[in-house]
Amino acid sequence: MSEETGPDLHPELLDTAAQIASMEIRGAATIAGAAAEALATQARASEVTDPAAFERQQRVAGRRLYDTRPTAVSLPNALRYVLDRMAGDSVAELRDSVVTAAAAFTDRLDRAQTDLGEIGANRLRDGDRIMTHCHSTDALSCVEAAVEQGKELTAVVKETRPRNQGHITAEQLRELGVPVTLIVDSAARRYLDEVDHVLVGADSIAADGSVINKIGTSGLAVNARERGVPIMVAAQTIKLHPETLTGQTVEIEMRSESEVIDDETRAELGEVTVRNPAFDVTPARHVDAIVTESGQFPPESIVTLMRELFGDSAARPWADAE
Ligand code: RUB
Repeated sequence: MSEETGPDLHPELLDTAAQIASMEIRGAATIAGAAAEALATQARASEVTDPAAFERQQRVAGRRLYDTRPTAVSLPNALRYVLDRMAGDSVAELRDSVVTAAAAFTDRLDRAQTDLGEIGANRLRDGDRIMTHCHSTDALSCVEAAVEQGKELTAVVKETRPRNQGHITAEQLRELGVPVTLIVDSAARRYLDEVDHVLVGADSIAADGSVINKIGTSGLAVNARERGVPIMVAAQTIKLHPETLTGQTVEIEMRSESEVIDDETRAELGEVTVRNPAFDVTPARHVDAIVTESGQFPPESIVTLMRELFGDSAARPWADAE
């Protein structure tokens, strides 16, 4: 570290940031846990001796993590949780506060997921068939709790182009003993008649109750509404987006066209524009329930819980963009 030229960031933190950007670490809850742990790693390894420089280094580390992916609010909420609790007059105290806050955050994350699983499981009956989109650990927690209650479930799993996170869901459902039918995304409407619930997770939930989740969720929800299939969103409260309380919209991440089409095919097709939005917005009116660790809510009333948890403003304790 050179305290004159700016804070050096630990290679492990940089690696975590790179893995979040490349999606080796992915899914909103997993990203949040990894970000909190990376701040703790940075704090433990810091060789800075000046308390103000230590604080600055942590805020720059926060900024590095914040800049990786824009849509899942669990990431800034994790940074807020840890950096808001950074306190002390010495480097030792500051370090301790960061490490302790990061551990408390990851504990809460695990507990919240288990608790929301118990609550979500109550919506699933013995013999029900669910349809999933993408891969959500919060959604799978509901299935796991239902299975532990002795309920037998089956699942129709959408593969979720372009990254095929449905394959991870299929594998994990099989590990829970849930029989899986894997379908291509465009077959979803055809199979909605055979399912009792659509069960998805969320990257962010806005103050008006709209749900931001993997691209394709909104189309699935519209079709499910038309077919009369209830849509359940499993999302712990770190998915609530405090900045939407003041009217901000959630940025939808656009990813590389190389995830959609390989170079050879692209050359064959000639000059085409390829767009690859990673997420979309499902309006509150297409969602039946948002299941959190604090209970289940009709989407329109989620704003009350949001105000309770965040007040009317959301601090940005990471460093400003350079
Ligand atoms: C993942 C995705 C998941 C949510 C919720 O998108 O949309 O449904 O993040 O996941 P990506 P969890 O694969 O692009 O990260 O419930 O595990 O937080």
